[in-house]
Amino acid sequence: MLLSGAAWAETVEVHMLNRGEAGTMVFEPAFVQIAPGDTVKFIPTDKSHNAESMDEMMPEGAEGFKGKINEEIDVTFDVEGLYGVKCLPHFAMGMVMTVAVGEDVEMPADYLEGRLPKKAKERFEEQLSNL
Ligand SMILES: [Cu+2]
Repeated sequence: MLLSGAAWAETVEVHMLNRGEAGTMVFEPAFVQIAPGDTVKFIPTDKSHNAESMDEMMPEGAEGFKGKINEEIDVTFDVEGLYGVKCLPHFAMGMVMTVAVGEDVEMPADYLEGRLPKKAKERFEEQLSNL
């Protein structure tokens, strides 16, 4: 079954890097805003990274995902809202990114209340300033 939006769906590429413009151990870009039904392609441009969703930082009803280390994965985001994505090996070093799905995305009040490494929280705050 093809959904009505499928014909317009886009794919955005995100690279996982040891060093990027914003520092070391980064997703680049670290903030993407897409429409429901769009796909993010997580590319392990450098080795030893993965991309996985964070249970406490995604909209209700959304399905989580977890890429393996060095695995390129395509994730289609159908549910509107905010998603935190982390690289597990470098989470403590702040290797996180934000995917905003939809046009008028607001940050839930408790979005950053979970246990986050300091560097990860700082980067999330910076990313969320794009909303
Ligand atoms: Cu990493």
